[in-house]
Amino acid sequence: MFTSDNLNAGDTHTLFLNDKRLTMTGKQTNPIEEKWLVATPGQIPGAEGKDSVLRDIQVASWRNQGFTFVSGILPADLLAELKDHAGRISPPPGSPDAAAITDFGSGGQLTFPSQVQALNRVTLHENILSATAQLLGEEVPNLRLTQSDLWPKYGREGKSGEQDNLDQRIHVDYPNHTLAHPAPWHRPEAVEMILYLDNVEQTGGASAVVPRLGEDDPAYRWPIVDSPGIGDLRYVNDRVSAEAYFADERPHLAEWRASLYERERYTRFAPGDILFYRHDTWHRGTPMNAGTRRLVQNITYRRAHCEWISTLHVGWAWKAYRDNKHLEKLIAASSLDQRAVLGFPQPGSDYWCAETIAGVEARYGMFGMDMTPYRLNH
Ligand SMILES: O=C(O)CCC(=O)C(=O)O
Ligand SMILES: [Fe+2]
Repeated sequence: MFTSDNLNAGDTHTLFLNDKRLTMTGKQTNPIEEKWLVATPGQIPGAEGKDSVLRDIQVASWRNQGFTFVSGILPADLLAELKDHAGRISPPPGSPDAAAITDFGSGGQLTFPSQVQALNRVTLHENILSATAQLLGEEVPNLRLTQSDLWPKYGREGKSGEQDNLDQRIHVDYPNHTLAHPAPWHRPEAVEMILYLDNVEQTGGASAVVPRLGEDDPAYRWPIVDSPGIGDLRYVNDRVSAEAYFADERPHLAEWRASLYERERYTRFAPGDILFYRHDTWHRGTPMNAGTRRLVQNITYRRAHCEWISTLHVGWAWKAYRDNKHLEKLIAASSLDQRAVLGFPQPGSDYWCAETIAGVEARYGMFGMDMTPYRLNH
C-alpha cells in the first residue's frame, strides 16, 4: 500500500502539508514518500471469474490496519454527475458563504435521501454495498445505512477558533456515531467511507490515518478514550488547541498523542478514490490549499443488529411528501438489497401479509414498484 508504484520513474509530485514540503518521486522510496497512501484498484465485479469488489489484500488491510484506500469501484459518469450537482449546490471557494463554513458536514443540504439522484445512487451503489459486506463478512441485506453526507471543505489562511475543522485533532469517530464503545478490534460493527471527488494536488486536505500495527500496537491501546470530547474531556476540534487542552488535562499522555501524529499516513486522493475506515481508526482531516474547495461524501453502514450505532440524519421517511416524490420513486426503483439497507421489510419478513402487500402497492405501485418478491415469500 505504501508505494509510489503508480508514478513513473522520475515523476515527482510536491504537496504541502502542515507547512512541510512533501515530494513524491516515482519508483523510489524515502521516509517522506512513505507518508503517502496511494489508492489501489478494486476488482471489477465479474472480471477474472471473481465477483468481489475488493481484493483480499484490501479486506485484510481494513481488518488489520484499520483502513483500505481503493480506486475505481464507482463509474466515472456517476462521479462526474455527482460532482457537477454537488459543486453547484456548495458555495464556490472564495465566496462569503464559503468563508462562513468552518465545520464538518453539509448542514442537511446534501444528505441521503437527496434531490440529487447521483448522491442516492452512490450511497446505494451495488459496489459500495458489496465492498462493505466483504469488509464486515456480512450479507448485504444485513447492513444498515447510518450516514451519507456530501460536504465541502474550504482551504483558507488562519483558523476560526478552537472548533475550526481545517486542521483536525487526531481522533476516532465512534463517540458521535454510537451510544456505546467499539467492540474488540476483531468484531468490527461498521464501515465508514470517505469518497473523494477532487485531486489532492489541487486542494490539499489529505485525510491522515494511523495504521494499526498488530495486536499490541500502543497507538491502539484499550479502551479508546484518550481524545478530546470522550468521557468528561471537553470536545475541541482544532489540532493545536486540542493538544494544548489535552496536555493540560492528561499530561502523562501528551507524548503518546504526539506519537499518533508522527505515524500518520496521508491519502493521496484522486476523484473516485475511497478511504474505507472504521469507528476505531485514528485519523483526521488536514489543512487544505488556500482558496480551494474539496468535496467528499462520507458514508457509513453498520451491521443490522448493532442498534446502538446511531443514524446521523433525520429518518429516511421524513423526505416523503415532496412535490417531485423523490423518496417514493427511490423506494419503488430500488433493488431488494437497497431497500433492505434502509430498513425496508424484506421478503419473508413477518410484516408481509395480504393487507400489507396491498397497502404498500397502493402507496408505491404507481411509481413502478414490483411487489412480486414480497408476494412469493409471505
Ligand atoms: O476531512 C477529512 O479528511 C476527515 C474528516 C474527519 O475525520 C471527521 O470530520 O471526522
Ligand atoms: Fe473523523
